Amino acid sequence: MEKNSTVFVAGHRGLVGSSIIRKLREKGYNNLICQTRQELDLLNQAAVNRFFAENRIDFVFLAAAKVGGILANATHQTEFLYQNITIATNVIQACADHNVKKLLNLGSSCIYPKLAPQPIQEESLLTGPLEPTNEGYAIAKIAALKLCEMHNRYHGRCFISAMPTNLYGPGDNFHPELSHVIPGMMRRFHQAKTKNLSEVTVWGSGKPLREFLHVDDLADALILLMETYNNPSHINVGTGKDCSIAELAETMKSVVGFTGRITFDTSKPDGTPRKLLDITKILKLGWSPKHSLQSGLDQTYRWAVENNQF
Ligand code: GFB
Repeated sequence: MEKNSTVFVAGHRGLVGSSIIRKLREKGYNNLICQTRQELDLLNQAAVNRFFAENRIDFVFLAAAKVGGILANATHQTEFLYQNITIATNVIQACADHNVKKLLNLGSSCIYPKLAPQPIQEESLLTGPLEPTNEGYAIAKIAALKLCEMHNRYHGRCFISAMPTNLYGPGDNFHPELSHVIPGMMRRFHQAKTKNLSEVTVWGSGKPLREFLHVDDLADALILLMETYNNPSHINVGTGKDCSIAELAETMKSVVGFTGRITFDTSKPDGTPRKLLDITKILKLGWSPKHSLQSGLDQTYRWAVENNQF
């Protein structure tokens, strides 16, 4: 990827896409193309084809997706499957038809079986049943990575896929119900602090284990992969460390400065018991995460307060 290559970041307003844009600009890439949903509806195959025909695009980061936390996924499975599979097939096929030099497709650690051996190696894909709360999303992401892999293996296309673990950071969605655990919890602790409440309720049992990666660390990894990785097989991106949701709640309490009690609402789903990625392959490429969970949460909380997210 040259500094003046034409780079299209699909999903540039989302958590991942906005971080990729920041990092590309920092690194001196100066020919970035972005489209709002009004300008280009990625669900519309004809519009996507027209866009690729009219713009000579060299590199594509496919970071556009319908995303959400455990409750959003569990209650809107059909939309998660349909929208994500449609966006992916429209963009990936257009990249093939219009001779895009390289495509990096973004997946998720939820593609792996619910009870995969930990830490989860890339080879665990399709070795067992999925976690039911995010089956729709996972099936769409598996289809997308397989489409890239097949274009790569059978048609010589440089289409690659990265599977990040649970992400967080500036630009996240802080919706009370639809968000992932970090922004959802951060909002609840912040509101409890500002309203002087005596307790905060955390969803589920607190026992599930999750691995959390700061989105700017992911963006560094993605740019490195775009610059150096050509293997048809997908590659994990994580930190190699996880913590329980109860431990996350304790850390969040101190980050936000809440002094009351933590209780657990076991009527809410726990989801998969653990999903820690094996990151041996990406470490060998020379990338490693820079943010600790504590420093990443501190920075994200400051960003959320300054940007009126609560
Ligand atoms: O982040 P989260 O929604 O994603 O939930 P998943 C992680 C864990 O945190 C679950 C608990 O056990 C939740 O019950 N949790 C505690 C909370 N408090 C909260 C809260 O306030 N909000 C939320 N959202 N959770 C998603 C998948 O699963 O992971 C997606 O549904 C995607 O497909 C994403 O892959 C990365 O890790 O359970």
